[in-house]
Amino acid sequence: MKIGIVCYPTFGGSGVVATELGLELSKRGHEVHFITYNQPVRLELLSNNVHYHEVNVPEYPLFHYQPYELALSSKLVDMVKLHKIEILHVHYAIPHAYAAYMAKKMLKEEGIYLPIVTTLHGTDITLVGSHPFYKSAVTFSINKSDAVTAVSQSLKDDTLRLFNIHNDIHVVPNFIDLEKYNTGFSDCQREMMANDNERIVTHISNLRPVKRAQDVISVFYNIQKEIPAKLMLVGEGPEREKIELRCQELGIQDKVVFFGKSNEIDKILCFSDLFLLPSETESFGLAALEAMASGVPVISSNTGGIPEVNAHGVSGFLSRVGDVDDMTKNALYILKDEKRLQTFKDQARKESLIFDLHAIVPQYEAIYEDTLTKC
Ligand code: GMT
Repeated sequence: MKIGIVCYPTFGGSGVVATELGLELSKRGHEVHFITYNQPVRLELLSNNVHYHEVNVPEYPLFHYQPYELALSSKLVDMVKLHKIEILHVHYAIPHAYAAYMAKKMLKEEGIYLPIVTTLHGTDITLVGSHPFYKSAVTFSINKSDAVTAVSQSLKDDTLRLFNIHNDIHVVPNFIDLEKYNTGFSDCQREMMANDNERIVTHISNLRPVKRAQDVISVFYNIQKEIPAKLMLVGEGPEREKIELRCQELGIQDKVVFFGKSNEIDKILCFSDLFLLPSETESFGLAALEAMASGVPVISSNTGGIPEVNAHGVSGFLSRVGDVDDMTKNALYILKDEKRLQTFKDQARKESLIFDLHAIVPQYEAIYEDTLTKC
């Protein structure tokens, strides 16, 4: 198949999933065209089967807001015609599903039929999409998609609760390329980060308020009072300054390493002992899955789709949102005992196998085929 993929090209989970999906589809013989405003961060290699088309939005002083959806839908029309793209898979409803619908309408005028698959990722529904300013357009574009998928049952339930949807929503969970994680690192540079007797705790996110990074600091503060430990904070976002300040106030700044945005998540996870994800809401929690695949147990909140990923008492533990004491208790339970830590590491890795890309990507292929047959 010739498949167009529209996504955000950033470090966010939706862009990562879209990129990994496109790369795997290309390995499976499909021709994949990424159409977005920057080359996706995990899209390192372009090949005969993987193409990237940049959407440009020229600045014009009259525009207070530059019309990205307009430029995107125009680019989609052009690329579909030029490369004979047969199906379009858009990740994140806003504004991608809307722009895709406009492209579909324009193409129809020329007698070209373009089926659209929309994948909902989370904040496009729970935080942004349900805002009254966007709700009508989001409802419309979900209902106008030829197929709709959500990355967890929880997100599907949220979508049906928050919007008036009459389309079916297929749950296709996020996935991971386990081969990348199984190879391991012969040079896992743990000794550069911590002493042998220290435990390494890690948090990776875009440091937005929804991630509750302040809870990460509170849990870590409690942990390091009991056992020697270091905290690895990966990612950039609006909470970073406040977090740095809080680390100083608590006097733990020497125990916290800020990595900023990193393309070397697997290298950081390879020396981590525990992953913290205390989010307010999370439709899936790809970062937790990546940790598990690296053999890192997860202490998380029990919100949204996280319980579909992190198995309580197996790959880690779940607590109520904001219950820092319970998270601390669970973290120390895992970290204090060497043998127990190893058991949780093994169990975390084993649980991640459910989300192997070889099991999940065929589900998307089946949806594409079904959609093309129906249209
Ligand atoms: O977590 C974010 O703020 C980024 C966001 C995104 O769109 O990239 O992540 C969402 O999609 C990921 C991939 O499907 C999910 O793993 C995240 O749980 C989801 N984030 C939220 O629901 C907050």
